[in-house]
Amino acid sequence: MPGLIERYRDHLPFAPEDPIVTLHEGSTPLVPAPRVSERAGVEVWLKLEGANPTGSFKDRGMTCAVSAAVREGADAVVCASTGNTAASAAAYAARAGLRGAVIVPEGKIATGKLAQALMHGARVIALRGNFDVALTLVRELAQRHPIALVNSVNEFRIEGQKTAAFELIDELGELDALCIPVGNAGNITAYWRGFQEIGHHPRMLGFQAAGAAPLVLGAPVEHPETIASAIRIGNPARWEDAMSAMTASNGAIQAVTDEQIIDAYRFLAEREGVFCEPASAASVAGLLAHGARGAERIVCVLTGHGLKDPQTALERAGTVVPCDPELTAIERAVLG
Ligand code: AN7
Repeated sequence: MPGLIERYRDHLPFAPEDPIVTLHEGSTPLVPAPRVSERAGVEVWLKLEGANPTGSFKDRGMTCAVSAAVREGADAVVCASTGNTAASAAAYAARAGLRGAVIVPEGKIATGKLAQALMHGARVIALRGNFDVALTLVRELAQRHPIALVNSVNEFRIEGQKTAAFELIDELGELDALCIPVGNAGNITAYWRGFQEIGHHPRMLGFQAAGAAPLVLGAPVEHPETIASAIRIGNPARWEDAMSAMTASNGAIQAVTDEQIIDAYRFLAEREGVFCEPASAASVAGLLAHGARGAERIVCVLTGHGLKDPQTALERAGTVVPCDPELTAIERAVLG
């Protein structure tokens, strides 16, 4: 498959002669989830966004944001990030030959994401403050300097990410509800825009971590906390857009506890063979905790790959079995 700008150019603000920065993102697997379906009592599909080139859905928005930055003549891109935006921005900046700078909350991003941003040669800045503080600062920075801001406040990010909705309809024809984790609320905004553009209106069921659930509480959270570090966000930039997607689609935005997130995270890995990161499992956790609201065919968006966060995985999984290099010991270890 080509990249998503080529695949969906009719729906995107790029002309054939525009420069395109792509890693052939999008066209990700949509797999049935028999065990989740059984538990939820409805037909559930998983959209594996971890299969994108840098391991998260951010690549959909980044191909558009970085292509637009090149078209505008920018020589650097910058973002605030809980990790995945940083990894994606760093990769696409490298691909485009632009400088990249990413601002992340110190000590609060998953190891894999940090490794990616560093490997791609971005300047990684660890801010002594959370994501919300980082985003405020970076918006100011981008106003003062000729640097392209590639957070989801950038319209091109939303444009790119809406293509996931097109893929779902291309493949399924119809769905009743979409379950999706919500952090800065760019992705729920993008899916809703995508569905609307092609005349579909599934319920948008967004889920926030209980310790970082401003949209559920109706007020910003000053000190957001959750094991799902990707969605540790207290004041989403796309607040209004997310609320209108929820209202217009007759959906809901609800909270899931860290315990429910980890339960779904492990269930997906152990019973469906699908390893996603904790934030992604919030979509399935939400469906299991809050139900489908009458929907029968549901897609849960698994936004990022499990390998992004090996530390959480190792803390939550079983242990390895030590073994002497002898047949009887191996027998005991394997069969015992
Ligand atoms: C795996 O990387 O905000 O509601 O800075 O990495 O569109 O923010 C990541 C967000 C869900 C929430 N799942 O999406 C960032 C960042 C994963 C994520 C979300 C994120 P939005």
